[in-house]
This record gives sequence, C-alpha cells and structure tokens, in this order.
Amino acid sequence: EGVGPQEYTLIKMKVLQPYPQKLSCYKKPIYMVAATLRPETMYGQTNCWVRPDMKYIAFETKSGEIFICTARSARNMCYQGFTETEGSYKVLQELLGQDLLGCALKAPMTSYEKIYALPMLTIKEDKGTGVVTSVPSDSPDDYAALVDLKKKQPFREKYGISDEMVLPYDPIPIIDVPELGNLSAVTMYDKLKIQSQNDKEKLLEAKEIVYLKGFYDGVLIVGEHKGNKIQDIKKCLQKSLVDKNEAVIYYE
Ligand code: A2H
Repeated sequence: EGVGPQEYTLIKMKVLQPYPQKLSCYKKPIYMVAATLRPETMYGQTNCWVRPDMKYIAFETKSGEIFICTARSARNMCYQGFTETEGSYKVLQELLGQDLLGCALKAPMTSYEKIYALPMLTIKEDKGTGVVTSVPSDSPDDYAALVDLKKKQPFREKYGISDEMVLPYDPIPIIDVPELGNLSAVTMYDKLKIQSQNDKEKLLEAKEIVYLKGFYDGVLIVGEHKGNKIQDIKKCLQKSLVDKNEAVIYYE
C-alpha cells in the first residue's frame, strides 16, 4: 500500500425487484458495485455487505446503468471513464446503508440464485466503494460478520433482516489450501477462537494467513478452472467477469 494506485475488481450485483423504496422510480438496471481484491473467489459469494449508517449514492454510468456506491468512489470513477462527462457524475439519489439492507441481489458466479444485502459494521468509508461482497469461505471478516448475524437474532431484528436472508446461507467450499482445508476462513476463525466481527487483532492475523496461503498454495476446486492454482487463474477469471460485463476494473 501507498506505493501507487490499487486495482480493484468491481463486482456488479444486480438489484432485484422489489426495489428498496428510494430506488423504486428507476427503470434502468441498478447494481450495487462491490470492490474486491479477489475476483477468483466470487464462486463463494453468500451475501453483500453495506454499513447501515454510511452514506451511499446512486449515479448513472455512460452505458445507462445505475451504480450504488459511496460518493467518494463515484468521484474516482468519473475520472476513469465511467460517466458520460469526464470529471463529473450526477447524483440520482442519496441513500443510507440502512435503505439498502434486505435488498435482493443477483451476483455473478455464485451458486446461490439470490443473495441479500446485510449489515457489516466495520466497513471503511475511505476504501473501495463501501459495498463489499461476502465470501465467508475465504474471508475471515466475512465469516465473522455472517456468524454474528446467524447467532444473534436481536442483531438481525435490529436491522430488519429476516431469517430467510441469513440462515440458509453457508460458506461454499471453493478453494483448497494445504493445511487450512477448503474453508480456510472458517478454519482460522475456529483456530484463533474469534468472537465477532469486532475482534480486530485476531481477524488481522487470520486474514494474513488465509490470504497468503490462499494466493500461493490455493487450488480452485470449482468451475471451469478447477484444479488450477489461484495465482495462475486470478487474471483470467477477472477478465472473464469483465468480458461478460459482470465486473469492471477500478483504481484508487
Ligand atoms: B475482499 P484492502 Cl475472499 N471496508 O474481497 C472494509 N473492507 C473492504 C472495503 C471497505 N470499504 N472495501 C473492500 N473491502 C474488503 C473478497 C475477499 C477480500 C476475500 C478475502 C480477503 C479479502 C470477499 N470479501 O480482503 O485494504 C474486500 O474483501 C482481505 C483484505 O484494499 C476487498 O477484497 O487490501 C478487501 O477488503 C480490500 O482491502
């Protein structure tokens, strides 16, 4: 970090009907766009994360789609050719994360037909789009936040999240990592006895191990590239998402 721009893959998660009230007047396709460093894990998406108290906007792209993300990231996008006019974007709607909670989405690659926007309280305002896609098999943060929702009914209730949006969704084994198995985030969560999404230090430790071992020794066990090492197919999977118009490249 700090040496130059970071490249992210923005995963386009299509908002399904019924739209949240604040978006109900739009006819164009709407996407929540999630910034990820790991496009090769999109087979394992179980939900999307937004922060309830954080501000988001909806803006229109030059291809006539509506993107939902932070204003900060929309500003970056308008200098990267995402909008009709270079250097400007028009805010269609201002939203809070809580306006998006419970919204149904169609995400690329995952075997779940429909997934939901759920609350994560540790999302940072100054990174990516403020929308995060959740891959609990390979991301300790995602697994911890999903477990928090699954085991704490009052937490679901507080944010108006129904049981069907959470309880049927379990981590999907997608990458085999020597010593960590095929749900490496779950393995480290258990091993370090992580308590919640706020367990900062342990999550950092878990993340480093899962990320490094996954990248260097991980082997994909699903999809058309199954049997290949992550480092060899990462770029290829990113390109195939972009070619299918299911993702875009973004820098910050
Ligand atoms: B990653 P870096 Cl499977 N706040 O995607 C908090 N976290 C955010 C964020 C924000 N505003 N924007 C993006 N992220 C997450 C997949 C993944 C990710 C896996 C494993 C590890 C991992 C599925 N979630 O990240 O600080 C996104 O989660 C480990 C760091 O720029 C994004 O990639 O390095 C990553 O953090 C970007 O964080």
